[in-house]
Amino acid sequence: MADDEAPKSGAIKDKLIRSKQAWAREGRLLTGESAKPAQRLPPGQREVKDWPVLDLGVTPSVDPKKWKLTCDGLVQNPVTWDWDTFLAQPQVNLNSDIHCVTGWSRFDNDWTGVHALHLLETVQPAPEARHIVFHSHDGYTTNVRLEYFADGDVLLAHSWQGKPIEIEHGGPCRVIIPKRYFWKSAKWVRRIEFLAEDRPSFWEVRGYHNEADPWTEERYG
Ligand SMILES: Nc1nc2c(c(=O)[nH]1)N[C@H]1C(S)=C(S)[C@@H](COP(=O)(O)O)O[C@H]1N2
Ligand SMILES: [Mo]
Repeated sequence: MADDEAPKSGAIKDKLIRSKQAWAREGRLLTGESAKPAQRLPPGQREVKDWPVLDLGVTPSVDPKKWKLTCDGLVQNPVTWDWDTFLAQPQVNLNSDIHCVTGWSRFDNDWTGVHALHLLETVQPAPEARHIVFHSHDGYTTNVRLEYFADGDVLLAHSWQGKPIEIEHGGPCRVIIPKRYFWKSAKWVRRIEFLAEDRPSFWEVRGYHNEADPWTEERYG
């Protein structure tokens, strides 16, 4: 499959990518503190009430009628869900906070979608599967440990505050991994690939930390 098959508008923001790489080199926002998740606002973060849009400047238009999500790699039951099949899975409502590495946090987001644990139960990762790479329609990729995806607060979300997630925020379907910086939460996800070996992805090979825990400020690395 082509890595990138949905129609898009906009050009990749090379300047934005270069300036975020420079942030990583300079260690911008690092406070040297660390805090336990019991402290709601991680070190170096400020709370915002709006919801900023951050992406590579490319907004793919993903028509739910043509939408497909493939989960493959080291799994016993690879699946490809179309939109109706995705919505026919058990649905969960989960509330969580967003922490973006650029310094903003947004509390109390209500997400609806399919629990990561349900997806894992369906695909049955092989015993040697330890890592995941998410592939998105804008060509973006990001990697996490399988155990981070298997956390009870992780979901594939289609709705936010009871309404379909807007296209600029990754609709019709995006990943939400609340305990990692938000770059680990892929917008416009189209493929979830299970791997034995880790594969650092878009920001992870551009100076950003592989693990991305906001409470220990794993911003850059
Ligand atoms: N497909 C895709 N997912 C992505 C990104 C992206 O550029 N493309 N940017 C990441 C980054 S850096 C952040 S902070 C969040 C931003 O999500 P938002 O625009 O809904 O706030 O999406 C993450 N997921
Ligand atoms: Mo980000």
